[in-house]
Amino acid sequence: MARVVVDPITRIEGHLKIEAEVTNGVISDAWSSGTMARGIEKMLTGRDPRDATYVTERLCGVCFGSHGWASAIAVEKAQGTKKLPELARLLRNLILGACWLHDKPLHFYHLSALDYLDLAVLTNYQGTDPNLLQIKELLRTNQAGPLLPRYTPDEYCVKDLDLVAHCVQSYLTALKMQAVAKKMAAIFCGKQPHQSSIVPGGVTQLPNAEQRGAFKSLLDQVANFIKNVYVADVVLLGTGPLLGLAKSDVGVGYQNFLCYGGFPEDDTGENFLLPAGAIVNGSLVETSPAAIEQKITEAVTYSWYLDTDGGHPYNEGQNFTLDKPDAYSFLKAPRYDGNPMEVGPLARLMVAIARQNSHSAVKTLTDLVAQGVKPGAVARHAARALEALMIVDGMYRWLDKLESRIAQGDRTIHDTAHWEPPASGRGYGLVEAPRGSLGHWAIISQKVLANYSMVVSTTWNASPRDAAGQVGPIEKALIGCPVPDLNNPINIVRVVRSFDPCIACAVHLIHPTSNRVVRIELNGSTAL
Ligand code: NFE
Repeated sequence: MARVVVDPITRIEGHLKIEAEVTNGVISDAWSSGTMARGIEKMLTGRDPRDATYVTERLCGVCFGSHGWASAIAVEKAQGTKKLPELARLLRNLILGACWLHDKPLHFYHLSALDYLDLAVLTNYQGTDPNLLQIKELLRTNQAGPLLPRYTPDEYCVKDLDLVAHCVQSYLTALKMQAVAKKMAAIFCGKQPHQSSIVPGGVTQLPNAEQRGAFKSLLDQVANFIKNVYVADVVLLGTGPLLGLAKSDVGVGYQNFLCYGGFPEDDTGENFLLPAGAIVNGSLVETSPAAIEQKITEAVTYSWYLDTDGGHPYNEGQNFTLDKPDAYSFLKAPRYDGNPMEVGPLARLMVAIARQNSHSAVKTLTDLVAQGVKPGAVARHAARALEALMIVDGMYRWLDKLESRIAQGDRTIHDTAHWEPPASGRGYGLVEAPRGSLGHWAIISQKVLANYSMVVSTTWNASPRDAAGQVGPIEKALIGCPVPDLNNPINIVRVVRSFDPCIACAVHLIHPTSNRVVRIELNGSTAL
C-alpha cells in the first residue's frame, strides 16, 4: 500500500489537494482537501441585502454571474417577490447562457485536453500552420511552458499526429472564442467578469437594437464553434481513441445526481431548460426544487469549521477553526437527504434522461450509455459538451422571445415600483452554475443581512467525508481507479478534472505563526 499526494491539482480553479491510498495499483481510499478558506459569507453580515449580489460575485472570476443570480433570487424570495418581469428573466438567461458558453470550451481545451493528448508528437509536424510550427519549435527547445507540465502519456493519450494537430488548432481557436463569448455577455450586463446588470427585482439594462444585433452576431460565431468544433472534437475523441476509457470504470462514482433546475422558462419555479431532480442510487426520487431545498444539510465533521454538524444552510455558522485533528478540508460536506450527490453537467443530463427530456443532446447521451459508456470521467466531458447544445438552442429561443416582447412594446426590466428589501425575512436562491447546483441562503433582520450561507457546486463534488463517514463524490469516483505507476498518477487528475472543480470561490487563509510572510520593497515603499 502506498500514498500518492497530488498538491495542488493544477489546471483547475483554486487550490485542491488529493491524497490517494493505492493498493496493488488501484486506489483503495481517497481524501479531497480544499486548502483555502472562503469567508465571504462572514463579510456579508450586517450589510444591505442588495450588496450580496455584487459581493458574492467576487468569489470567483468564472461563475460570478451564477452567484449574482442566486443571491438576487434569495433576496427576492425573502422580500416575497413571486414574479419577475419577463424581459428580466429572458435577459438573465441570456447573460448566464453567454457565461456558460465561455466556460465550457475553456474547461475542455485549456484545462483538460492535455490529459488526453501526447503533444510531443508535434515535434514530427511537417505541415505549414504557423501556430503549430511555433509550438513545434517551443517543444524542440524545451520552452512549451503553457502546455506543460504534464504527466507522462499513457495508453489513453492520443498519439496520432493529425488528430493531435487538429486538437491543438481547436485549442487555439477556443482561446479566441473565450473572448467572443465574454464580449457577448458584457454587451448585456455591462462588463465581464463580474456583471453589473442582475439585481434583486430584475435587471438594470434593456439592450437597444444595436446591442441586441451585436449580441446575436457574436452568438452566431460562438454557436458555430460549439457545434462544429467543440462538440465535434469531444465526440471524435470520446467515441474514438477514448472509447475504451469511456467504457471503463475510471471516474465512476455514486449513482446520485442532483440538479436544482437550470434556466427558468417561466415563473412557476418548476419549468427549466435543464430539468430539476434528485437521483439516489440510480432512481429519480424528487423533481421539485422546493422539496429538494428542504432536505439539504451540510456536515462539518471533517471540515475546519467550529459549527455544529449536519444543519440546514439557513442555520449554518461560518466560524473557522484549525484546531480539529480529524478535519482535512475548508469545504463543508453538503448532503441531500443524507446522501452525497454529484452535481454538474453529467448530473443534469442524467436527471434529464430520467425525466425523459426530448432534446437531441439528451438522446445522444442516452445512446452512448446504451452502448456501454459509463457515467465516469469521459462521460462528464461528453455531457458538458452536449449540454452546450441545449444552451445554444435556448439562447436563440430567448433572443427571439426578447425581440417579440420588445416589438409588442414591453420595456419593463425591473419591478422598480414595488421592489424594496424587506425589514426582515429569509429566502433561498437555487440556480444551476456551470459546475452544478448552487444555492444561496439569506436571513434578513432589521434591514440588514443577519446570516448568509452559500452551498457551491464544487462543495458538493469535492466535499470531504460526513458524520456517517460517507466519502464525497470526487473521493468516491477516485476509489477503484487504476494508478499503475505511482510516479505518474495521470488517472487521478483525469478524474478530478472531469468534475471541473473550482476552489477559487475562496480566499487564502494564512496561519499567523506558521506561514512565512514575505516582505517586498517597491520603489522605496514597503508592502506585505
Ligand atoms: Ni468558481 Fe462555480 C463552482 C461554478 S459556483 S466556478 O464551483 O460553476 O457554483
